[in-house]
Amino acid sequence: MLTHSEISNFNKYGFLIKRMYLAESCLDEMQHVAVHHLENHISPIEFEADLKYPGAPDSSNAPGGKTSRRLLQAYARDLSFQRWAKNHTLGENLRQLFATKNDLFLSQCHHNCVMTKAKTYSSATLWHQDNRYWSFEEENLVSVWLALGDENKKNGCLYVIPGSHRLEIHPERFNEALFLKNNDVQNELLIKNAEAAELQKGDVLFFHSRLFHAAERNNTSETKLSVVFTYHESGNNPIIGSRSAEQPSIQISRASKSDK
Ligand SMILES: O=C(O)CCC(=O)C(=O)O
Repeated sequence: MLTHSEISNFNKYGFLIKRMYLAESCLDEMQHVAVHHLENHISPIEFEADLKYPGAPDSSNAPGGKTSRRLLQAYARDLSFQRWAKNHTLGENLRQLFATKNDLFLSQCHHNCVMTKAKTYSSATLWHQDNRYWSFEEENLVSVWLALGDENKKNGCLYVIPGSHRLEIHPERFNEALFLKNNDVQNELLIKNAEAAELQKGDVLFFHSRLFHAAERNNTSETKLSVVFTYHESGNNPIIGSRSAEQPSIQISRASKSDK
């Protein structure tokens, strides 16, 4: 179980890192599946060239044009991902972070992926909040980022701005794609507070859906793999008709009767 201080740090800073969260054998199993799916181009895959974030190939015909950014629909890909998504300790920890005894659900529509930051052709992701394209009754979701290998400044680990999930940012400070604008003095001041969320294999980063985060390209010769799932409470439903409701959420943790 998480301690009181871990929970209060999550509430204050919008993220929490838990070290050595999962057994090596489970990590290796997911890594093995991810590599197999990458090598065999098993769809659905989001390619770097689809999004064209900074550093990505210009088109799918350009060199590196078939570089994966994310293996989508991780939950449906393999039992190893399903076991992790429904891991009992993870469910209990999430219920602590949501401060709820309600049932929890995994969104199949958001993240639900293996992030694949490849050598040479990976892109940088600018400062954003994940909620920007998500439609739920409340902006209160938690993502769980599991490192299948080490993540550091060289290979494009996430950077986070502690406490930024609590900020209200004026719409003028965002560009059309809802990233924080460059050349904005207030944004520059905010970004100065960023911290690198460096992880080792098996570490987990929990982060709130309003937390500002970003990442650099992978400047090493090895692809970085991370499994990312996003959870919401039973009372916080996706808005009907929105992209967030395109696929049903999956129940992962049923509150026991004695808890209710
Ligand atoms: O690894 C990255 O480039 C960041 C990914 C990210 O922040 C996201 O997909 O929301």
